[in-house]
Amino acid sequence: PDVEVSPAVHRTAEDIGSMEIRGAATIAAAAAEALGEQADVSDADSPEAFRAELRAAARVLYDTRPTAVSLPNALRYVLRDVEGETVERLRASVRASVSEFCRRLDNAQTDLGRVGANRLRDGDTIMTHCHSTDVLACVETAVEQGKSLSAFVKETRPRNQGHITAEALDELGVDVTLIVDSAARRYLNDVDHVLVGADSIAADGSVINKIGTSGLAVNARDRGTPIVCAAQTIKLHPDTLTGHTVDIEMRDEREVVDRETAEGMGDPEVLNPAFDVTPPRYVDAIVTERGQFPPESIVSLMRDLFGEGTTEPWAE
Ligand code: RUB
Repeated sequence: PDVEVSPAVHRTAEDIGSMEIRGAATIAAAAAEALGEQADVSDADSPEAFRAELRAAARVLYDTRPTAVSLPNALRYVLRDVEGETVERLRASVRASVSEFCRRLDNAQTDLGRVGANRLRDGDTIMTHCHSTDVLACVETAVEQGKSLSAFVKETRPRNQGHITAEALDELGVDVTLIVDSAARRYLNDVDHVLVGADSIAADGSVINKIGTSGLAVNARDRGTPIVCAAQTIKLHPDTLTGHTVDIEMRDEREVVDRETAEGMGDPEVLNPAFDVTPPRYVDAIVTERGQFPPESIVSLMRDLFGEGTTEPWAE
């Protein structure tokens, strides 16, 4: 059936697809807010019609990017607690649910930051990949504790999210050195911790994060440099409890090379996976708002939080 999805939801979906809005936690917050906007502007004339609109809006948001599980987890959170016998009550309920979700997301990041900061000592050097607000929360807390830090920041081709990280770290007063991705191994000997975020964490403790994370982790292990993943529990992928795997997004080849230039190379196929999977044996710890976990034990936290299974309200 034709259900009206508000332009604001479509705009958010486009911004997530184009990566104007990006990073797992930021995507989650934007998706929740978009459901709130859908509720705000809805002129549904019955509770059923209102709920159908919300589901349709969730579907539009869900279809944007496949890898960060924070997106469906956010949609599920907001839709789960929506209650009311009238459209007005439902609207208020969605609003309350969105605020509660965003409040929890903020608090989780702050709490995670405190846990991660405990690992960092005054004078330490970190290495980062991509741009993770969960990683930055750890650094921010450490800096607030008076620790002085330096960072090697990988530029993170093809989208150069490292530039965002460099700016954010500089604002925190961290001494930043920007390097190309392939220089990471060369500088690992000078690094005390590799800090990465996650788009999803699988039940076996695998970390799904920006392409290049797995290679960095293998190199870090080879050099004996600890690698820590900072990931709020919204990054835990409940479907992996029942054997599903995490979809790795393939993005447009034009992020890598334009077709005209490629023609000059004999028209090769161009592959542009946005994420990869780092097996748990290469990860020293996963830092969450619930504390620090060895990757292999993350499954018990996942069962506590998602044990009853998941629903897909947007698929109804
Ligand atoms: C972003 C990325 C980040 C995680 C964690 O990829 O891989 O490391 O999303 O970010 P993209 P956060 O740029 O393709 O979205 O800690 O902010 O949730």
